[in-house]
Amino acid sequence: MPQRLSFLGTNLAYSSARVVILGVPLERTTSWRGGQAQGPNAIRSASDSIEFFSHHFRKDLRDIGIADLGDLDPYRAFEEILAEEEAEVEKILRDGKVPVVLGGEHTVVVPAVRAARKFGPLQVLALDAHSDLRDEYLGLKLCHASALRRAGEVAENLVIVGARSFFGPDLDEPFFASLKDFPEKLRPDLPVWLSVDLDAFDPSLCPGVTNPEPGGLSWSEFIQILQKLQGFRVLGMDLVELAPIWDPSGVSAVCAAKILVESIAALWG
Ligand SMILES: [Mn+2]
Repeated sequence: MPQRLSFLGTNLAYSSARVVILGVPLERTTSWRGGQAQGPNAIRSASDSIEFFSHHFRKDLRDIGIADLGDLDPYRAFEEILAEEEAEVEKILRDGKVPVVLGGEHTVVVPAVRAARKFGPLQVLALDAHSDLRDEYLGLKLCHASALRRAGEVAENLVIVGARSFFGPDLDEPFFASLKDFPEKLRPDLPVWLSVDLDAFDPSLCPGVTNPEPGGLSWSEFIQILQKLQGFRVLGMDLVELAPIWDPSGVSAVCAAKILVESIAALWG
């Protein structure tokens, strides 16, 4: 039987999966350099080099059940892509499964959080080098630079870890947390949507992003974040901003695939 590219080579049927991967190769509001549209398939391809087993969380991903739906068609109007993503994420959640959205630019967090909000109040934990809190950027209300502002308007609580690039007034916003205090800033009574912008990590680890920023998270810090998140109910996640064209060694794509493996093992294993 012909095999298409899929995360960890999984060809599990949707009906028997607990975790459902959805690629959204959106690349429309890039302001400096692009390449995120190739992110989802680069992650799938890199996942071939990764084991199913997480030694950090003692889980085998084959026991969890992962289906990969492939990518949404990106050759359509911006709003149409976002609307289809929202409908897909809503369906996955309604079916009692865990949506994992692969970007694409960070804008894809917004339809995902809108979909999740239909099932009740929630909060967003974002890992991001940039605050993404502009109200608009270059005339756009909805873009990569305003993504967390828009997601935060839908959610009851927003917490950002890893931010180290500010445009000024955003520095006084209440959303920023450290590795140490983020669990206290999350509300214990609300489910969490996890949004991982790959640029939250240090560029020495993940250089293949559109806007690299020195001074980022290390791998062990990320594992610590997942350990602390295990005390919360996490509805789903997105992983965004991998730009393979800026990743000549391929290490960023491998890191992205590994982020998914460890997140799935920690949060839904
Ligand atoms: Mn971002």
